[in-house]
Amino acid sequence: MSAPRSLKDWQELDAAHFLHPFSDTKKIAGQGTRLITGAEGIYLHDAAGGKLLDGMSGLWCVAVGYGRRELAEVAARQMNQLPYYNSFFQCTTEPAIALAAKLAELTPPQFHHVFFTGSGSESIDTMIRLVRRYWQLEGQPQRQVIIGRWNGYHGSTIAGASLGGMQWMHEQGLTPMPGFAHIQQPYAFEFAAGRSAEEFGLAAARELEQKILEIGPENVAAFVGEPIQGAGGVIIPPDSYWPEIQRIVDQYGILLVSDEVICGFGRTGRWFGCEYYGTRPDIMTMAKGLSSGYLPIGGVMVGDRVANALIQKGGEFAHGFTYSAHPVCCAVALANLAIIEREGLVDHARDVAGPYLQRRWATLADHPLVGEVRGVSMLGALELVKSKQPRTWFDPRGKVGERCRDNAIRNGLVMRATRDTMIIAPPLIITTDQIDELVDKARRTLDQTLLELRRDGWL
Ligand code: PXG
Repeated sequence: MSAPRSLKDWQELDAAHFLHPFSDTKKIAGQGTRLITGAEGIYLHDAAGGKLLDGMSGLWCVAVGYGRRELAEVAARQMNQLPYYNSFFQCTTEPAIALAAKLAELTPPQFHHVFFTGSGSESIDTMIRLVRRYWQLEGQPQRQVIIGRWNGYHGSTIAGASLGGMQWMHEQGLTPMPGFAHIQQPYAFEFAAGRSAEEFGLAAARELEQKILEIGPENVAAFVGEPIQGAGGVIIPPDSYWPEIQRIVDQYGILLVSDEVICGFGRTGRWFGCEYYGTRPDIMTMAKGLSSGYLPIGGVMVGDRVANALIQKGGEFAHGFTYSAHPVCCAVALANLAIIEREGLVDHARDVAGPYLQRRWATLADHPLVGEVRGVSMLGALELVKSKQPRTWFDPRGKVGERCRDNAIRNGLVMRATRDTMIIAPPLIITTDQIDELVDKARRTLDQTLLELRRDGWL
């Protein structure tokens, strides 16, 4: 193989050898992939000379933005001193201890312990093992069933995808594992059907109670939810939802797990999404913003209820990964958290960037394609509809979202499409001027998409 030179060479090699995640390999090979070559702040650079405002923080992770030299320096220093050692068999490393202690400080008061992993999916699998082990130690080993939600996303391992409610993942020969159940998601725009958001939120939460009674409370181990569903389409539950979920898990004594892989580390203007909603989870799963994506690392915060059982009665917990508590990843995560604290990025999201983004984002509601605008702090979504009154969706669903996303990229903005829902989750460092740029680009994209849809007979 000769060294690739041109963008076309790279694209051909990519098409020949690289199976991309969540991608139609045949289709993207035909179109040619976008080769990202560099990034600075909130902007990406591609090999075609394009500059893109990254409205998705990579994959919801690059909280502190790109090009942070100090993270590279911390990684280099740690690699030179100790590039790898594990934390099995009574060993430990300084960066891992320091990061564990820091997380105990930053997380809600019930958390004093963390189990490190390499990703969000590994955090979910670890959480499932912990939940089942906890009930075994409590003398209730029959409490196996973990309840999630339709259209929730909890990763791509077999267990994570089984707990997740992405039916199109289940349909690809996955055969969800036993021991998982699902309830309806609190997606008011799609399902409220004439009810007020508050009424609908209560009804959606009470599906948990119905499901617990159907399975038998003595068999239910935990309920797991993202505070706001990310990959499912930035689905923001009505305010009535989480308090009712908390009431139900308390009443039946089942564990509450907050999947903070997206909502954690400032995305909602609080350190953790559970703090935004005031829930008291027993376990939190984390990844992404923990290192701003600079290196792969995840973790599971284990609340005192579970940690005490594990530590006092558990003996050896037969679980772990080669890269659990990888010292270089831990050092970089610690330095990333130091940046978030030093620059006040959680407060910036809560008090400055978040409110400004929501104000500007809401102005898109008048656009003829936009059926709903919603958002919390550094998360936003637009629902594209064929008609607002009466509300009709495009048929088939998803094609218009894809077109809108492609137009956004042509306009220098990375937005994501889930079905016909357009999503943003920009880096927490975004300034108000950059928010103006983001929203202007989104409006231009909507205008172009509208013209194209009229031209092509969709409207
Ligand atoms: N839980 C949640 C809530 C997530 O969002 C995971 C677990 C799994 O994390 P890992 O690190 O194993 O990917 C996620 C990941 C998208 C998209 O397109 C979302 C995720 C990952 C990739 C793409 O929205 N979320």
